[in-house]
Amino acid sequence: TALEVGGARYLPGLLDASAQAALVAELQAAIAEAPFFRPRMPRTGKPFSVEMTNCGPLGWVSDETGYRYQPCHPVTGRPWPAIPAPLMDLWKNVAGWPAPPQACLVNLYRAGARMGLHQDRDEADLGAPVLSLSLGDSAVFRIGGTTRGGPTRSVTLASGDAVVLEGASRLAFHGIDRVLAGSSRLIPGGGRINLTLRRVTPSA
Ligand code: MD3
Ligand code: FE
Repeated sequence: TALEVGGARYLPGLLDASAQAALVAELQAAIAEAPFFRPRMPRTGKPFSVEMTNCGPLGWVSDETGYRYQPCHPVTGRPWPAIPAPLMDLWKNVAGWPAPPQACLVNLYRAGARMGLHQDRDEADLGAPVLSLSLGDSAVFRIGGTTRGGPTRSVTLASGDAVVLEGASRLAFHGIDRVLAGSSRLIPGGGRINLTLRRVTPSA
């Protein structure tokens, strides 16, 4: 069943347990090539509590100089690994967008990590949807409207759940309030991984 969350399309249980395990195995190979790094806030350099890496032609990074997409890992200097095939299939089947994803941001939430309310607007193509997939520990996701300070709704994102952010929800404020540590044993070492598949540049 698809539910509406702040105008976003919420698809609980999109991936079953075996599809989740197969995806984690593919991700481990990608992470071996492109290790998690800890982004820092523009200007202040304050480290994020979330660790990140990327797959695909472009990857999102953040440091003292700002947020941006770039073709190579900020620490190793190597190109990002390819987006795993099951994720390309998922985009084809649920995103409803003619062009393939260019970036897969991989967010790792170990104990205590969170993500404050923000908008995603570093992509030149804001008309394309973002597809989010959650793996591992459940998390309390918060989503509001397109102005800061408005009403918000919370929904628990569990392992295998997907959310499609399209239309007005594409510019909604959103964040992760907390992760329910120990609610899943999927991720080696524990925690939660969120994958977001994105278009970055306009396709036409
Ligand atoms: C709403 N990730 O990577 S996923 C992010 O769980 C991000 O790691 C969170 O916010 C996470 O930017 C939330 C759900 C999500 C992802 C992208 C969105 C919601 C969104 C883009 C626009 C609006
Ligand atoms: Fe976001």
